[in-house]
Amino acid sequence: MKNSYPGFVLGLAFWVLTVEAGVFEFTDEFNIEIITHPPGYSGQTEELIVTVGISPLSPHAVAMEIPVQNAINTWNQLAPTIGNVRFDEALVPRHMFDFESVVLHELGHCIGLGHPNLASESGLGGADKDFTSTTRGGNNRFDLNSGADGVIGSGDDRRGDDVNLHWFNKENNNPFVLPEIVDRTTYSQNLADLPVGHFFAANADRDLSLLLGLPESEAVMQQGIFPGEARRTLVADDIATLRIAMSGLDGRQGTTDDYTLVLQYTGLTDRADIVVGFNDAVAFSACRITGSFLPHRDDHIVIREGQISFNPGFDWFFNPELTPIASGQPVLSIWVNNQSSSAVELRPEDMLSLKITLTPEEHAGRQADYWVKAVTPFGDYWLDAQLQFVRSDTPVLAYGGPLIDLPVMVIFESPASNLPAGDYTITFAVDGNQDQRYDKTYHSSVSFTVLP
Ligand SMILES: [Ca+2]
Ligand SMILES: [Ca+2]
Ligand SMILES: [Ca+2]
Ligand SMILES: [Ca+2]
Repeated sequence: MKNSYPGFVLGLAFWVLTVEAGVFEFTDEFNIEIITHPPGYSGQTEELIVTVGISPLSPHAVAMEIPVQNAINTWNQLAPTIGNVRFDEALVPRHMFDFESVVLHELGHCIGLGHPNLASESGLGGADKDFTSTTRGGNNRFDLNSGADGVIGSGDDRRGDDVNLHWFNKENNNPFVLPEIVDRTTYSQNLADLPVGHFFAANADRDLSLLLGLPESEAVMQQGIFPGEARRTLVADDIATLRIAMSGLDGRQGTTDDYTLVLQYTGLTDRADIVVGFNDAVAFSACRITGSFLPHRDDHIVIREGQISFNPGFDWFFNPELTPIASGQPVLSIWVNNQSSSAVELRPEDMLSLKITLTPEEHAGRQADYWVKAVTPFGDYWLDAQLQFVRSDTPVLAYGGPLIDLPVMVIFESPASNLPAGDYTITFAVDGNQDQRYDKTYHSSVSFTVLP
């Protein structure tokens, strides 16, 4: 049974209290290697359909429909993203909590995922909650040392006798990277499997993403959200945990006992495996779950039912727009100083860095034109083949060639003082063809202001 309790400051949320949650629900001192499966799992080998309904008599029942469907689609797609932490008034008003982001998190609990960080169930306060999920170990207290980099939750943390509960990527201990094979051969909880030079399992915290030079990213299952924050897409770590469960009882991907999870929206009804509603039973939000062991298995638990509750006393924002399901289209983004919001202001003493990312999806390898256009107070500039911005009133091609995976690429870095004051808009565009004409088939833009 899960309960929630109030936090100490406005803004840190997702309070879900239970036995210590690890990456999987129900893990604790005595059940470190527990794998928790979504409702209905009985060791089957194909699609596991889990229904999700909205309590028809709940406040906001109709307003919940679109964001709940978006969150369902996000879990069904299992697409890893970076830069998923966004503060943008156009997405979520500054003083409101984003219902879609929180229901995405709570759905994760209802299908078996715990917090990758120590979270509020540790009883710790402040940033200490962001250390990687562990038990207290033999000395019965958390040993919290953020190591030489000073970043909590990174691979150089020293955690004394605390016992790690977090499944990490054995090759790189990087929770923002998803390998091709995700199962118990490529992921481990055993610190002896860490890469050379690492001391502890890193978790997908936003401070770690910045340390790694990525646009601000954080696991959806990481506890804590701010007003005005949208975190509506998954990172590699969220997906990896679920895929370890989906590799089945043998813990190997690609064998006959693998299964896939399909969440299915069933509308305004209380008759579903997971039911979402507003009531006063929780301080902020929570998924109450019950679970039981698979017959004859002491290391696999199945959730029996999930009840997601939201406290109506907060200022909730309900995304009114159904997100189109990505149909294998290329996804690209551009970032200024790791932010995508339109309100970035740079003082002369600031550094300016522009980064682009590209995921070609099913279009990988197709021929394309790549463009980067900068609209500046002193005319239009284009990134050329030497990766220099050149002044031109007609498009200048940056690259013509196949669509490739660009996890993160820095295209410009300079002190802001090198740029004249004023407003700038940078657009990264990729065409569905390679004809050296500016078609802008797929594009993303970011704006910023250089202050005098
Ligand atoms: Ca550290
Ligand atoms: Ca300890
Ligand atoms: Ca398997
Ligand atoms: Ca073209």
